[in-house]
Amino acid sequence: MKTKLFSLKELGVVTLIFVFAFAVHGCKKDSPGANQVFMQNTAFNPSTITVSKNATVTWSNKDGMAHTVTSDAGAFSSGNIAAGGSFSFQFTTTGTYQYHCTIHSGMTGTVIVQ
Ligand SMILES: [Cu+2]
Repeated sequence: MKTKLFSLKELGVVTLIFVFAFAVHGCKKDSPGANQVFMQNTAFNPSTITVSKNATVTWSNKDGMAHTVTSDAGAFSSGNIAAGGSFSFQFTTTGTYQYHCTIHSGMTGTVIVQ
């Protein structure tokens, strides 16, 4: 009797399962929670966040490179946040806070505190 490890049909089914599992995994992307901003693909996500007075906002670096969270007006400055690192700041005064990454000129964001 000739034995094969997999029939062509079985191999096809196994391949389909792998392709499906990979597709599902790809769709299950990590997304920022409340009062959280991701640094992802050299951008702040979301680029504008609205929070309540006294809220603490946490920026999480999801990229493989360092970023900074630097207030345009000097209200806060994270310094370099390494890949996988994070920075938190509590906003005790209402207002609109523009910020940027000092390393990547195109990276800008806004925190609205109300
Ligand atoms: Cu950056």
